[in-house]
Amino acid sequence: MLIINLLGLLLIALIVWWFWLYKPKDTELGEGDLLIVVENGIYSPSRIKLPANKASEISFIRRDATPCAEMVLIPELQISETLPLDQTKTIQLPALDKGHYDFHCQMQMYRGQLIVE
Ligand SMILES: [Cu+2]
Repeated sequence: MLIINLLGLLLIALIVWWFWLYKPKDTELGEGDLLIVVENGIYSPSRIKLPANKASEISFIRRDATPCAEMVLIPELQISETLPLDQTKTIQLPALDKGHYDFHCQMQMYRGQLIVE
């Protein structure tokens, strides 16, 4: 019984960490291609800085075969794309106003953010 309680607490702590405390570093979109790897429940990198008012593109490669990882959505931009397994998928982004734009999979397990400034 005690073990089960401890496991429960551990699970709660993990969930809290995962959703509220875990803050990945920002990655700036440089001159070269930016490739976002979709694996093990995280986009890496997951926080991507983009210049404002300039069209750009981001690429994803999905290494996670679960259906959860299959789609990437950017709701504010009405973008919804299917990511083929183990293949690079490039998404064109229009020129964007300054702000933060979330992107995530359908169930929002995978989550990331575009930081436009
Ligand atoms: Cu998902």
